[in-house]
Formats: sequence, C-alpha cells, structure tokens
Amino acid sequence: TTSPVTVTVTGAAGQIGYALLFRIASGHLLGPDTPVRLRLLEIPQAVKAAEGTAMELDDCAFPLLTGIDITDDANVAFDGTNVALLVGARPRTKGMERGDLLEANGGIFAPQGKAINDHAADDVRVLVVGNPANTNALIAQSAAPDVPAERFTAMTRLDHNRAIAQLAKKLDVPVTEIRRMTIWGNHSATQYPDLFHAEVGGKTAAEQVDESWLRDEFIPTVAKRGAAIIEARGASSAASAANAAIDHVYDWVNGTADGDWTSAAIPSDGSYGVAEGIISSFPVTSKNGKWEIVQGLDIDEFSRGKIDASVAELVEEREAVKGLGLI
Ligand code: NAX
Repeated sequence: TTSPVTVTVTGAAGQIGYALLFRIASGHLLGPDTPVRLRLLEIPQAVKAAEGTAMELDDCAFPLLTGIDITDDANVAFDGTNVALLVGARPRTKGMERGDLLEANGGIFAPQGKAINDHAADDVRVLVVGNPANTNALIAQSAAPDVPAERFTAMTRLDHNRAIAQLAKKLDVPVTEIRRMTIWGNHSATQYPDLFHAEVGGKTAAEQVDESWLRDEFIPTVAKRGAAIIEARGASSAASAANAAIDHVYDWVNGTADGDWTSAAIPSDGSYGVAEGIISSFPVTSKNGKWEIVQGLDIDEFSRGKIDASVAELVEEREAVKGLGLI
C-alpha cells in the first residue's frame, strides 16, 4: 500500500465542495489504489457546515479515506498538502466593480498562496476553481515564490467537457469519438473553444459542421453555458464543475492518453503568442506529472483573433491586480 496523499479543498462547505469531496474520498481524484487524507478549509461561519459534510464522509466508510481535518486556518489546511483545490472564492455581488472583485479575491488567494508556499509538500499541485480562476491562480502563484510556477493552474476543463458534449450532440456521435478539443484563453465569456484542431472519428471537426453553427451557436453556447445552467437550475454548475476538477487533477497526475490532449490553464511560456506568465488555457498533454503545451498547431486568422481577444482580457486582469498591489 502507498502512503496517503493529502488533498486540501477550500470552500469545502459550498456546493462544488459537496459534489467534489465524495468523489475524492472514493478514489476518483488519484485512482483506486491511493489512500487520501482530506483537509477542509472554510471561513469560520461555514466550519460547522463543513463538519456536517465530514460526518457524511465518515458515514460512507470509504476504504481509501484515512482522515479528515477541518479548519479555518490556511496554514493548517495546507500543511503538507500534495494537492490543493482552491474552490472557495468571493463571488461578484450586485454593484461590485471588477476592481472590487479582484481585490476581494486577492484577499483570499494571496494569503492562501503564501500558506502553500510556507507549508505545502514539495510536490504540491494547485488547481484554482474559484473565479476569476485564471487571475486568482496568478495571485496565489505570485505569493508562492518558492513553489515552481508551473504548479499553479486554473480550471478550464469544464469548458472543455462542455465543448465535447455540444459537438457530440450536434454530430450525434458518442463523446468518445471526439479527440483533441481545445479551450484557449480565459475561463470567461471570451474563452475560445477550437474546432479547427478537434477531431471527430479522426477527421477535423470544423469540416463536419457549418461555419455558421461553429461561429454563432457552438462558441457562444459553450462560453455561456454557465449562465444557462444558472437560468435552468437556479444555482450555478456544481457536480459538473466538481467532475471537471477531478478530470484535471487525475490527468495531471496520471497522464493524458496517447494521441489525445486536454485543456488546462497553465502559466504561459509564450507559446502561440500568448503573453508569457499569464495563466491561460492551452491544448496540453500531461507526462510524468507535468503539463506540456501541444506545439506546432497552425492557427488561422479566425482562431488568431479569438485567442488574442481572450489573452488581451487576461493581460488586462494581470495589469489590474498589479495596480492593486496583489502580484
Ligand atoms: P458556493 O458559494 O456554494 O461555495 C463557496 C464556498 O467557499 C462557501 O462555502 C464559502 O464559505 C467558501 N469560502 C469563501 N471564502 C473562503 C475562504 N477565504 N477560504 C475558504 N473558503 C471560503 O460556491 P460554489 O458553487 O461551490 O462555487 C465556488 C467557486 O467556483 C465560485 O467562485 C464559482 O464562480 C467557481 N466556479 C468555477 C468554475 C470553473 O469552471 N472554473 C465553474 C463552476 C463555478 O462557477
């Protein structure tokens, strides 16, 4: 047997936390042979609710779950942690300007980044889910100078999975027929789901759909899916977001399939003209526990414009948090 992996979940009492914790504890995050120790971080008012979730986790008698700690102290939550899932964030409320939102989240992600820097295990991997996810990841990264920058990532896997599902539905094929989907840029309405490199049954996806569908239906449907879920469900995506977080970490640790890739927001090395240092979504493979950006894809004029627009938004967010002294 292997020794337990410590997994920290912030915002553990929230709706994504509720959907995520049971799947981590049942072995879906790291695989069926890896025991896990959970650390739940919440704000003081929500610690009691997190304790309730922990009672339910106990009641599942999961064979792989070796312990649960609940705390409102980030230094305790990230002590020795191997996988940090940063889900808790400050949502945008009525009348809040973007600067206010970034500042409020800076107050969460800078201290959490510092706590990771000071206390996490040497192999720590961080996935930021809480929005604005890419920029929150940048804030946490910048507060953790001793942790390799590449360990800070943000989630676009839900967008990726949504894109696969929409395309599969349109072409009436199983999702397993679709490979090489890519989300570029920011986890926001400017994100670019790319069908020019995606393949269906081994053939380019863009050639199998109308241009007008691609441009006027597919892209906006994927980009605005979060709002459509809120409209229908009366609450934002939770189980699908938790599922995507599981997929992201599982692939990061265990690798992506040969011949395929996935999407993750990782620090840019300047590939495809994406400003170096921002945390932007790319086509990525995972090998030996590291993400690598897929190289050598031809980017046509349409895709170029879409990628540039989303990257410009990320650069603006970086300038804004710089201006606020958060990075
Ligand atoms: P909830 O409001 O249900 O839960 C958030 C939890 O975080 C609350 O229990 C709150 O007490 C806790 N929290 C707040 N500040 C904290 C802090 N400083 N430390 C620890 N815990 C803290 O939101 P939920 O629906 O679970 O969504 C969580 C985040 O995921 C939101 O920011 C949301 O926007 C984001 N999402 C990101 C997605 C993505 O694809 N990247 C998709 C789904 C989701 O919208």
